[in-house]
Parts: sequence; structure tokens; C-alpha cells
Amino acid sequence: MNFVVLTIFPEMFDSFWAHGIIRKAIDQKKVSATAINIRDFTADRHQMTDDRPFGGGNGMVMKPEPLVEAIGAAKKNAGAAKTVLLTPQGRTLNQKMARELASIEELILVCGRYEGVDERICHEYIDYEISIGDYVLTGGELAAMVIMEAVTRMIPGALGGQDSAEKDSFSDGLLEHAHYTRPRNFEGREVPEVLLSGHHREIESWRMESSVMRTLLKRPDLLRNKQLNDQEVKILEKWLSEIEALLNLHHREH
Ligand code: 4HQ
Repeated sequence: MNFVVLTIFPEMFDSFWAHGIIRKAIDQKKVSATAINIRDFTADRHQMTDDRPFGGGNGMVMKPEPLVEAIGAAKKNAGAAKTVLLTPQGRTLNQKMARELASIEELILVCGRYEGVDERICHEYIDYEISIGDYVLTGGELAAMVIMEAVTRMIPGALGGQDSAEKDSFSDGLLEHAHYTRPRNFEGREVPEVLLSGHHREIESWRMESSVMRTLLKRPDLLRNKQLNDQEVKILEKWLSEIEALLNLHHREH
């Protein structure tokens, strides 16, 4: 994967690329990443990247010409590159999109500032419009970092040996199970006994149950949109019958 970011703040990416799994992926040459300063593609003496909106109103709009020049420069080396505009009007990023983007050779991430980019950029020069969520950012830079992080984790081998990407939240449509480490007793709360037992099959089924029930309690929307497998149905039925038994007791007493 080759990431090329178009931005007026290229320095924002230096520390991002120098840490964690993205740093490792770059060191291992699984990923390359560069930031191109849109200002370098301005033609005027003042290197203006923004201008006043036609029709009036507050705020400024990103001029189309420097952006088009910068996209052209980014595509010089990889003509098949796909361009992504970070915008609240795009499709909201999810794990499936991250996985799909990871199979693309080169992504050019276009970061707007001000009120946004001139609308006419979108038709000819942008392949995907992506949002990272329904809230307002000041620029596309943080959104581009979020996309690069989520996509890099999906590149085979980028996560350091294990199959952690498959075990992660959302990979099977469920939240992850609860995690515990030492000490065994923390502020009076014990680690679940089964996790200390060394019974790998029991630990595996405890984790599956933890996953399903946490998803039901914290993100029921995820379960509603998921095709449940036999094991997940069994877990839900077990809890349903326990709840029914409790309610039966209650109703008999009242
Ligand atoms: N932006 N997800 C850049 C966002 C945003 C989001 C607002 C994009 C400002 C200039 N981008 N413009 N949410 O809020 O991607």
C-alpha cells in the first residue's frame, strides 16, 4: 500500500508515521507514505490555496487548481491510484470498507481545510468520498490518519505475526470479549476463574459468550444486522432461559 496525502499541513503526519504499527509497516516496506503540500502547487505570489465563496457568506473555499495539480503530481508514479476525499458528506468508514481499501495499490487522501473544497473537484478527480463519523472536524487530516490506521491494520502481516486482525472487534460482527491481566484481584474485583484454569476449550467458549453478551448489552444494533451462527444462537438462548426462569420466580411470588 502506498499512501499519498494532499494537505496544507504535511508536518502533521510526521509523528503519526513515526509510531506504532504504521511505523512498523513502513519499516517492513509493507506500506509507504508521503505528504504532499498543496501549497507547492499554487501559481500566485501569495501561494493561496483558498478563495472567497461565490454567492457570498462566511468562510473560504479550497481553490480547485492547486488541488488538481497536486493530484496530478501524486498520480505521476501510480496512474491506477484511487483518490479519497475526506468529507462529512461521504460514506461512513467501517471495518468492511477498511478491508476493501487495503486491497488497493495506492490511495491519494485529499484533506480539505476551511469550509471544504470546490464542488467541481469531486466529479472528475475523486473516486471515493469518505467520512469518519457524524461530527465536524476543522480539516481532513485527522480523518486521513484514521483511514490510514484502519487500512494498515488490514494489510496481511502488518499486525506482527498473530491473527489479531481476525480476532478484533467487528471482524466477525461482534465486539471483543473482556480482557484481564495481573493482578488477579484489583480493587476487590477478581479475574473470572475460568481464565486462570488453563482449560483452553472452556476459555474459548467463555470468550465467545463474553463477546456475544457485551455486544447485546452495549451495541445491540450490531447483533440486529448480523447473521447469527449456531453457537451465537445457543448463547442467546441460554441467557434468555435464565432470564425467563428469574421472571417466573418473580411472578409466582407476586
Ligand atoms: N471534515 N470525516 C474536512 C470532516 C470530516 C469527517 C470537515 C472534513 C471539514 C474541510 N472528514 N472539512 N467528519 O468533518 O471526514
